[in-house]
Amino acid sequence: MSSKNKRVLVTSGLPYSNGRLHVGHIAGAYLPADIYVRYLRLTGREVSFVCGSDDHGVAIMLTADKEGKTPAEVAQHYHRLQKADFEGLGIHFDVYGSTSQTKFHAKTSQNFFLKLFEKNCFEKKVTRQHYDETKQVFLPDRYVKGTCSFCDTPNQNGDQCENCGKVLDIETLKNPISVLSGKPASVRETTHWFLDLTQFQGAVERWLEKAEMRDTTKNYVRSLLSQGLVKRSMTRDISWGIPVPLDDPDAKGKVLYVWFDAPIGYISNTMQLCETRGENPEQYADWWKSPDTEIIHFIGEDNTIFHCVIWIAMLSAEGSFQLPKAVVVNQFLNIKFPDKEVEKISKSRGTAVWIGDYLAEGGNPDVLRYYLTAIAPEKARTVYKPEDLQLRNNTDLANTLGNFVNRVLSFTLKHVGNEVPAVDQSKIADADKSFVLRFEVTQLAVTGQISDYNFKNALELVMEFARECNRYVDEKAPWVTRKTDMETTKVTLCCGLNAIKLLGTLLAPFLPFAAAQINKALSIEDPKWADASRPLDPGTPIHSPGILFTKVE
Ligand code: B3M
Ligand code: ZN
Repeated sequence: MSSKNKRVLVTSGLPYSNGRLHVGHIAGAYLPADIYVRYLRLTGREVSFVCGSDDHGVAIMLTADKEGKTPAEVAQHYHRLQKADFEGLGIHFDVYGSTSQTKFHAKTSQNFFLKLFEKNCFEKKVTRQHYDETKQVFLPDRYVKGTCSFCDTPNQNGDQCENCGKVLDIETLKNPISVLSGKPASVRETTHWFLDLTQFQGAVERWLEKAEMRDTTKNYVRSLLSQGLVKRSMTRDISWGIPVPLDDPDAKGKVLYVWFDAPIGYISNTMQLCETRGENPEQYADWWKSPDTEIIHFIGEDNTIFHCVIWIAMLSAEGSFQLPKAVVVNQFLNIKFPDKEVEKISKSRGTAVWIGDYLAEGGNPDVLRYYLTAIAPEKARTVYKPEDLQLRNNTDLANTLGNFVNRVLSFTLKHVGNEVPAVDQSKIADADKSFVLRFEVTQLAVTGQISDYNFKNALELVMEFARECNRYVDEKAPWVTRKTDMETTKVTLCCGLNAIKLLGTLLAPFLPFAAAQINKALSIEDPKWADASRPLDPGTPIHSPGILFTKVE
């Protein structure tokens, strides 16, 4: 089957269900995936868009401690809030599962673990682990903070340095402090099951050469691989998680490492999706094991090693799944408030813009989607500036896009009627011809950028076209010609309406709400990417689109 006809399984990284979503989350793994899915569907591809909450791990336990709830309560609470935030922004998953609530998840993860166990991929080892003497518990990675011994950045989590991206462990984290008690952590022995990643170095390398991803990502993964893979523990000494499914006294009270079960959540959520569709859950295999399907993961930069190394090793070890065709990684989004420095988005420091707040204050979801795509951190970290959002709304969306759509439609409705007019071919001038020639050129360029996961460039091309549209109408001045030459005026308006049609389709992945208003105004019920540049039929009913974007002063 040619790549163009394959079905596509798109996933977005499963957010930890221990807090609300902010603009950084959305710009990272969710909005780009939603844009891509919407685009694929416009081209007629069959797609499943899978996501859900990542409920296990220490982050949820820490929040539970803080909020005086159980981890399950925390997970359920934030799962609901996050789901609502996604919906409010028009980020529409086909399934939004949960690693603690989706009924297929625990079994699927345990079976996966057992399969690797049976294939001798694990090594059972006594290890040294951080321990909190006051609280009498082993401290998993995220319960310890210390200084990265590679770059000397203080206050790093026990598993990975946020500054240099290197993997940290008990040997490479200096001056460890327990997050629970704030006291220095001690070290004790405990038994764990280690996945021997060295066995899969070759498989990961071969996958990496074929996989689609941004250059920055590929280079980063290559550098990780060149350091040589190691053995990593896939079990933990904590109380919240999926029990290690082994009949071994040493496994008692232990759970699977969150980064072992989380990506398996993509699979168990697909089972849930199949069931919701009225199919047999086992049909998940059509998406995961069939060569007629492509798998594409969208993630944030801090998840790269887990998706591009450990997950690939896990899948290769298991043996029956397809490896992903692409992993699309966005960098972090920083933030800059007026009169302040550029900062990291942080809940504890209060430097975040929350989706829930934005929507509750009546923020237009398309405006945020627009701005986050215009500043998408695709190749490097970028900066969110609240006043920029407003500026972009006023200039790009209200003045350029909204204004063009509105003036052409209102003018036509007022002076020509409520249908696309037929035109007198002899009245088509060079200016009209060269304007119309831009349609397919623009669409082709936009298609190319989206196919390469360059959503920011794609959107910029559409906006450049919208600016051309305004220039065209200004030049042809239908408000002048209408007094003397109605036939020329109709040509202008007709070209304008066709341009609106093109905009309505090209913008549908990016601004689904505004695009729906535009398409409705042109009586287009089911826009198709392939038809975007095709002219509207004369006689097609047209309506006022209403206000697309309001200027904010
Ligand atoms: N929950 C990490 C994160 O939110 C993690 C992603 C899991 S994807 C399988 O950064
Ligand atoms: Zn470091």
